[in-house]
Amino acid sequence: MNRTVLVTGATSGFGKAIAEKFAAAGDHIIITGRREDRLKALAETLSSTHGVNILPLTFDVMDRTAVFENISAIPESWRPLDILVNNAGLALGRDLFEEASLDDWETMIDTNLKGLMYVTKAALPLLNTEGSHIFNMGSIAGKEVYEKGNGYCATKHAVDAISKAMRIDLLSKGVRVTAVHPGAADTEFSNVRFKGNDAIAASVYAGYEPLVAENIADIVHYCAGLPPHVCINDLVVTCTAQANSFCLHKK
Ligand code: NDP
Ligand code: 8X3
Repeated sequence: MNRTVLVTGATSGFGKAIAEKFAAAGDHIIITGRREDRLKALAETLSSTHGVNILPLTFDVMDRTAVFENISAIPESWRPLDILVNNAGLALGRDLFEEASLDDWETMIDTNLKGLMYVTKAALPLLNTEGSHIFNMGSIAGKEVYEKGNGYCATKHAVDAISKAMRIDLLSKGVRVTAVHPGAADTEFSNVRFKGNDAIAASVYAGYEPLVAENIADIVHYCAGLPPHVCINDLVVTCTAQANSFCLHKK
């Protein structure tokens, strides 16, 4: 469709699938993440497969200076941006409040909340004034709090709040803000959360059919394709086996 889309956290999971979905539809994509090798490989694949332009930018969303330097240096030919997908994020640990690591809390706050706010603030001057669209990746953890979810749930509740705040404050600019809140999805999320313990990560998705990244990419792509005067504000999306953070039917 010839739009320009910036996707954070495109080296894996939802972000990668979202970049693939929009590229397949003919949009040009700025992909970001910390793992440069993955970004370069994805850029190569998407541009050769779909004939679209891909601009890989390697930076850590926790690094305020790097966020502003990289986004403000986006070449003129890539402006204006039509769509910003604030997807980069992570959970670290699954521990009771008294046992949870302060470092894990700080990394989640710095990534999931502050990183999202830095990227949005840096990208706003580049966004198309009318009909542009911001997607914020929340979670069902931003709608309900579950045991041992303390720090992560707090950051995703904050994403829910900041999405509502953005929607209000950006009204006069005609910018749409859609918050997407997925339930369990089989990406690298649990490998990261359980710090490389892949057996525990795999057990999270055993016994039922979880969401996959392409499901979320399809939903984001659908929302972005609606007429500019239509905004889906808030979406909670789970697999059919999951009703909420507490009820998951495993066979
Ligand atoms: P993945 O681990 O597969 O992908 C996470 C992405 O975020 C990677 O591309 C990673 O890139 C990027 N990222 C993480 N930290 C940083 C950082 N400091 N700076 C830049 N990029 C970063 O997980 P998902 O695709 O599942 O997660 C994507 C989003 O969806 C997250 O916000 C997550 O909280 C949310 N979510 C996930 C759910 C799930 O069950 N999978 C459910 C609900 C929400 P790199 O490491 O290269 O920097
Ligand atoms: C990821 C889904 O339920 O692990 O945000 O918090 S959950």
